[in-house]
Amino acid sequence: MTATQFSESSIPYNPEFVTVANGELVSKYTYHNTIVSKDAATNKVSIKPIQQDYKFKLDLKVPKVGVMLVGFGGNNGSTFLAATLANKHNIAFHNKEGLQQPNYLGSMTQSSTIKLGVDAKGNDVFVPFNSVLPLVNPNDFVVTGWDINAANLGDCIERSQVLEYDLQRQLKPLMKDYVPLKSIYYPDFIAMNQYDRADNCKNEIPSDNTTEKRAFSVTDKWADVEKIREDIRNFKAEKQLDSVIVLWTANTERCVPILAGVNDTKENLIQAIKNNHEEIAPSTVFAAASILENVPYINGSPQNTFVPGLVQLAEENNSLIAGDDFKSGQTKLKSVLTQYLVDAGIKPLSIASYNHLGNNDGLNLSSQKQFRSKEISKSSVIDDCINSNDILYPKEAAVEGEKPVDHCIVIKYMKAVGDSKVAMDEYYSELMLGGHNRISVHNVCEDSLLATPLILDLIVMTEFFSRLTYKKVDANGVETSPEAYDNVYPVLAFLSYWLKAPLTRKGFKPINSLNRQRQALENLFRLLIGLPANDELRFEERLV
Ligand code: NAI
Ligand code: DG6
Repeated sequence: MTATQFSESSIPYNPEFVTVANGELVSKYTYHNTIVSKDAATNKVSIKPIQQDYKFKLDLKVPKVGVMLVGFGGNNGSTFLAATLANKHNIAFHNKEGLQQPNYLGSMTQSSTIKLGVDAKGNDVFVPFNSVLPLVNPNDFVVTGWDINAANLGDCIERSQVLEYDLQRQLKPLMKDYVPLKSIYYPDFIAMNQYDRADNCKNEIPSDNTTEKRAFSVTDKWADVEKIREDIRNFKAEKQLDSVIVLWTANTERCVPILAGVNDTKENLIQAIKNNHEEIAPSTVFAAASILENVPYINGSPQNTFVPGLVQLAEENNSLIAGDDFKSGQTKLKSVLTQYLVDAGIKPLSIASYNHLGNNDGLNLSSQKQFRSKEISKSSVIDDCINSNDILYPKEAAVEGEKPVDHCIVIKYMKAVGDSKVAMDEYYSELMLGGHNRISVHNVCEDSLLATPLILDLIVMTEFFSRLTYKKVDANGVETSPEAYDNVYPVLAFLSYWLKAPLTRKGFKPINSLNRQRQALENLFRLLIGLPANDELRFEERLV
């Protein structure tokens, strides 16, 4: 069943809390939490349970969704288009193991299940994640994008060397007419080894590569914002789309400094773009254009696109944003393994993460400034876990400037392995009574085949969140805003599951642990159909 055929009657819901009618689902939910405080003098912990009633409304009509990828011709961009077309047209292909059917393995929304409850005998019952509530079917995505390189998408899948030859052969005729829109190239932001790729740019690129000429080529960043806005509007109109989502899967940029008067507030940021300030990155230009068009923007790379002024712009325009950096292979495993160790009371002392890869992403990351962006996002992924355990890592024992876990990240470019990134990790931990545990992981991460399903999920879920609204209900049952429902907060931290360094609302710390991230999504789906948050008490079995 495709999502667009989703019918109201197919939604399993609890009528005690949920009504489904006229294309809308309305769910009542009481949110429970606990305020914990600690007396500094006595160390005594006190707890105060709190609760808040909410009403959620979900528009059940799945719109026609347009996807605009920045970096369309890259390994991820071309694999994304290939995957949606292979599935849509049901293209089977041969590899050395025989005939393969297209699928969306690795996509949480398309290929995983969610526990609904138990059967009459108390055994768990799971259903497909995408069968609970209406989600856009990736086969229905209308796809385009920008790239600084002009190669058509048929040629791109050949260049990227990600897919089996037999699949490439069948997809090429379907993909060759997809040609990336001209993009913007500010040479200072990605590695200089990408310079020759830039032959499809809105701004003039000088043929001789000197510092002076490069600077000269970036003349009017506000005009670039306007051109990107126009591309978005044109795509929406030409394809008669209900909504558009923009996602950055272009090269990793260097990070920018946060500068007072430049990118610290919405007004300063807009003025800095108009002033053609040198610290305005292409990704920030794309994000600003998307926000101004009220189109969700997702950052799949590690650079700090979301400078404070841009976040403020999104907040004030009520435009959805999410980032940063897809959490695909090595880091995803790390956010599970670290949680396992720390929750088991085992103390990781050092985590050494090495990887080598031979795709164009690896080539770009062989440049120090771009590597540094990736190093930051890969390093942050254990922070919440470490902070959660004061027994293993007592705050009072913390040494200024020293991390509680020695965590190092190494990335090397090794052309021969192409997109099949080789990741090796060593987790060295302290056990009881002076013992030590060493876990070594060798992980071949087929980079784009791991990342593409995440892109797909991020788009599916972003579209879902754009249909979800809510209002608060006070203790007397009075709605805080009787007429209107509010949109979810523009910084979509719900999408943290797919991201290495989740962007969070100001004042809140990111959640990195994968199981906690997934739990939030499962419980959100459950509450929308009138079920309580999932627990694993299993009293049917464990109590008499
Ligand atoms: P890639 O190098 O194959 O593709 C990037 C594409 O972006 C290239 O075609 C390039 O021409 C284009 N590009 C560069 N600057 C541009 C601009 N200003 N406007 C439009 N296009 C531009 O890289 P790949 O493997 O597709 O990865 C894309 C991004 O995703 C990288 O930043 C990478 O770090 C990030 N990422 C990838 C993951 C993976 O597992 N593949 C996981 C996490 C993040
Ligand atoms: C080097 O690690 C290249 C990176 O772009 C990664 O392939 C990408 O960020 C995925 O990283 P991870 O750690 O989630 O496998």
